[in-house]
This record gives sequence, C-alpha cells and structure tokens, in this order.
Amino acid sequence: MKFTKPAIALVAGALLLAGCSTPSTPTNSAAGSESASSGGEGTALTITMLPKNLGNPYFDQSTAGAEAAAAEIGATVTQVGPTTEGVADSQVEFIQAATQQKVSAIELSANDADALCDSVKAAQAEGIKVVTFDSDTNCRDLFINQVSVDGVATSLYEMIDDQTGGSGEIAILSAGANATNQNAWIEALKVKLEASPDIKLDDVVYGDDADQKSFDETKALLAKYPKLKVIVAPTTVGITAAARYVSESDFKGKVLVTGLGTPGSMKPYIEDGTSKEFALWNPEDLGYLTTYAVKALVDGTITGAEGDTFEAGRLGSYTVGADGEVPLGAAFKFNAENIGDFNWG
Ligand code: RAM
Repeated sequence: MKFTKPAIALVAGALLLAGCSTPSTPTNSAAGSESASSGGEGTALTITMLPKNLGNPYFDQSTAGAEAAAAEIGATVTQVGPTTEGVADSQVEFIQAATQQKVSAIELSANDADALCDSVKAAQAEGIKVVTFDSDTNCRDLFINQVSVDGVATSLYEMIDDQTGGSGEIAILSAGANATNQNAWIEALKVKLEASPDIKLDDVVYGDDADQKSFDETKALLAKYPKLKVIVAPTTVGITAAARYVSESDFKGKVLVTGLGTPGSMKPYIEDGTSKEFALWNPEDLGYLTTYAVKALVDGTITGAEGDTFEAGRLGSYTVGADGEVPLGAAFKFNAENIGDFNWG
C-alpha cells in the first residue's frame, strides 16, 4: 500500500479530530456499561458492544465512537466483555446473554474466527444482526475492517525494514493465539519478510492483550533471544507492555519496539527512544462507522451485499465490498515528529 501525502493528511486530520473528543471510560467489570441516547428518530435500536476485552485503550476509543454514533441515531449501546485477557470463551457468554436480551445487534471484535460461531448463529436465528469490527469471524452479517490486511502488513514490514536496517533478528509479540486480525496480519507479514532474507523472525509469542502477560512474554523473549533488534507487537496492549519492559531493562537503547499502538500510551516510549515508530488507524472512527453500518442493516437499507451503500454521519458514504467487508481507511505512522499532536489512547 502506498502512503500518499493526501491520504496521510486525511487520516491525520481524522485522528486529530478524534483527539479532541472525550472518550468514554468503560467499566472494568464484566457487568458492562450502558450509554443511552435520546437523540435522533426511528425505532429503539439496542446494541451490545463486545470488544476483545475491557480496559484496553484501543477499545475505549472504538466504544466512544460507537456511543457518538448512537447519540446521533437514537440508539443505545451497552458495552460488555472479558475483563482482562482477550480470549474467545468468555465472549460466547456475552453473545448468549445479548441473544436472551433480544438486542437489535451485536458489534463484535472476535478473539477467534470460528469458536464464536455457534453462539453468533444462534443470535442471528433470533433476528439479531452481528457486525464484526476490528477482528472478524467466519459467521457475521458484515465486517467493518479498519485497514486491509495487506495495508497493515505493509506498514509493519516498512517499519521493521527501517528499524533493523534490513538485517537482524526480530520477534513478534501478538495478542490471543487465535485472534483473527493478528493472525492474518502476521501471515501476510511473513510473506513480505521473504523479500528480506537477512531479517530473521525468531519467534511469535502471545500476550492475550493482557498487560502483565505481555510484559512477561517480552521478558522471556529477550532472555531467549538476547540479540533481538526489534520486537514487533501488532497489538496496542502488547506494544505498550513490551516498550515498558524494554525501557526499564538493560535492553533499552539496544532493542526497538514497534507494531500497532495508541499514541497516548506510546508517547513516553517514543520520547525515551524505546520506540522509533509505530502505526494505527482511528479506532474511534471504527466504532462510529460500525454503528452506522448496524443501523443500515437493521433498517434494511443494506443487506450486506457487495455494492450496498449507506451513510455514516460525519464520515460520509460507504460501500460494502467483497465478502461483506466495509473498509474504513489507511494506517498512519506515529513517530517523534508527530506524536505531540495526539493525546488519545
Ligand atoms: C489490540 C487488539 C485489537 C487490535 C489492536 C491493534 O487493542 O488486539 O484487536 O486491532 O490491538
């Protein structure tokens, strides 16, 4: 994917806008938090928002976006989810609970492509629309995809190539071992790395989007592979935990941490040199777009077929692509030159 200046400017503008808003703070319990709105018209649209886990600054942003859209369309968003680790088992319970509550729709970032499908299909059988965002399943009505898999893998590859200087050992610290999005990005990255035979991928380890586990996995990685040049964490929780470990250890100044992160949590590590550059998209826009897509599905404006179009408030018009995917946009790279412009996450 090319990172043209207009595209970067566009994404940067959207990110700056997101930085001006006040993100909601989800509860840190499995009970969930509710945001009701009296704005807009139409029937009572009730949405269960089920991220991979709670207490994750990335999902704080996507939920804030969902709530902003809900306020505009008169919907209710209730966030629920696993309290710590991003794993599939507990997501099943939340899907079953939402099904019993007969909500209109579930917005889901899946910790597994297949393990949730029995519960998702049971929800759909009750007429509930299931729209994935961020991380897909093999059973849903629509997937709101932040950036194409190739787009994410290209950004990761470019940063690795730059930060290793084209040779040396790297390792990946991922989220859950079955996370659909991370696994797709890692597979695409491995293909790109074939073009750089002097870059050696030593290992892929999993922190489950849990801070302590990600910290411990980073420590273990560096004990096992002390010559690592770059740790690549394509997860906002993982990258921050990895950067914290490196910045407090003797590896500071020797190992760079890159991947996908939120600017707020990574700012200290850009400033102290532990991270030279990392990337992300706008998770608030992702939640916002997802909620407008849900409205269009429930209204019957779209069915999820390729070519269907719908309006998404301040983001404008969107078209459903192949395989029921709606792409949000491009990734953006954060570094010392621009990190001061962002304060969210
Ligand atoms: C974490 C989650 C999420 C991913 C981001 C980059 O917050 O794993 O799924 O998209 O990182």
